[in-house]
Amino acid sequence: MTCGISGLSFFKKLKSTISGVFSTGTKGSVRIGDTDLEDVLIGADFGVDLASKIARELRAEKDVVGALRMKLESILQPIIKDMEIDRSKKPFVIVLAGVNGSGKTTTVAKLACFFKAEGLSVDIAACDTFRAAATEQLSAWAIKLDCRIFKSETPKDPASVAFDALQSTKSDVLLIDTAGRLQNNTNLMSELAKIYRTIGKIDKSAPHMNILIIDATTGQNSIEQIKEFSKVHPISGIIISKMDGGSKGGVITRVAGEFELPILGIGTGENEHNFEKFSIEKFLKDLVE
Ligand SMILES: Nc1nc2c(ncn2[C@@H]2O[C@H](COP(=O)(O)OP(=O)(O)O)[C@@H](O)[C@H]2O)c(=O)[nH]1
Ligand SMILES: [Mg+2]
Repeated sequence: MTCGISGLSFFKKLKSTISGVFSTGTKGSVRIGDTDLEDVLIGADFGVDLASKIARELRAEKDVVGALRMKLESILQPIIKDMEIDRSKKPFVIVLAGVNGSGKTTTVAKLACFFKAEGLSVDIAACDTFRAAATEQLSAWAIKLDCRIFKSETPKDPASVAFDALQSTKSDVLLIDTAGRLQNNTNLMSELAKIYRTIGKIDKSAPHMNILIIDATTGQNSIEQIKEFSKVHPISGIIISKMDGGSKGGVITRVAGEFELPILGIGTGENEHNFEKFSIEKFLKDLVE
């Protein structure tokens, strides 16, 4: 598994914008009015609150780029985590939640591939029972990755698929795919809540990980997604998908700054190998290069 990072056009954009608004002082230090920096950060998807907070904090700095680099490092460092499971829990149950199209099903495949590469056995539960195509999509991954899949041939209660899977699996890891939830759809959110309740009845400690998948191109709405999904079940970590898609990527800093939720990895493409640990070094290097 590579640990590089791709798709960080965010910093390239930031840099080109910065070079447009920064001026070089007499001693070679870089100066910027806080309003300008705030605009730059807002444009890079940091969100208004975090952007103005950072701009305020860096107002007095001579080397704004250097200070920004350190600031981002201090924000990101504590929340970048390895994708690790507690091997004493068998099966280790992971639920993947998120809005429709965020990349849940693809991330199930990526995590299956990741854990199998670590020598763990992986089963998958197809709990997006609302669309036949969703189960087909996951079944194709299960064949490709040689994983056992639990699914229902007819549309049925997703919680019952999760129940069957957890009762029958003999694997080290059980990955539970869920349906795309519009977080403001209370019916669908209560179906999701039922999945958590059901698996919790079989194993009080499950799910052992509840991962929210966020599309990197999501702006302010990512905050809403975190808030709403947290109400259904506490989020243990976030995977940011589609980092290869020319996203500005500021969403990562925003998630870090506002929620301090672990970033467990990033998606950098559509195939099962495109899962990487977020590399702060690379992120910051792109900033100052
Ligand atoms: N480029 C790119 N596409 C992705 C990534 N993750 C998912 N996708 C694509 O995004 C679309 C929606 O993904 P899917 O996993 O079906 O989303 P779900 O509705 O949350 O299950 C699919 O076309 C995926 O191939 C990623 O990291 N990079
Ligand atoms: Mg899906």
